[in-house]
Amino acid sequence: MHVSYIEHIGIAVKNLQESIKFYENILGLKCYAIEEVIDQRVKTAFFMVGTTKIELLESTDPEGPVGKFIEKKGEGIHHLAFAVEDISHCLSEMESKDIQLIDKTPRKGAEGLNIAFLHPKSTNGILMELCEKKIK
Ligand code: CMX
Repeated sequence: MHVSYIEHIGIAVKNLQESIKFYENILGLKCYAIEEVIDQRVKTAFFMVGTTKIELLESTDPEGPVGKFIEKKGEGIHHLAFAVEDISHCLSEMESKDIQLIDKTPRKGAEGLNIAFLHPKSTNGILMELCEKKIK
């Protein structure tokens, strides 16, 4: 298992357009993509900060993962995503070490990446995501 770098930090927000203003007008970052991920029931906005991205997440359904998170905890850091080269290999290694997987097999996430989530109960209370990125 080898983590290459922090791919992104996911931040749950109530209103994507309002939150984008802070990142653009105050922090001086540029929103380079807005994308709806239908099966995750979120609308996302991406900013590049060095090699790491910030992903703002607005829920499109109060019963979706981000909708429930905001209802329970309010806005804030929702997940941490690590870049890995071979996600299937990482998932089988983790499963063999009794890490609780939300996704036993990778699925498509934002930006068309293969992703999988690890349950916060197995990761010191932080929802973690693996994103498959081939290092050139
Ligand atoms: N970070 C840390 N803990 C979290 C959490 C998060 N983001 N979301 C939920 N939890 C905790 C809850 O606080 C709760 O803890 P307690 O039992 O101590 O109260 C526990 O996990 C169960 O939470 P829940 O509200 O009952 O919610 P669910 O079990 O229905 O779902 C989770 C929790 C993490 C399994 C679900 O949100 C999930 O499958 N997430 C992965 C997918 C996802 O988050 N998609 C959105 C982002 C998509 C994208 O980036 O494109």
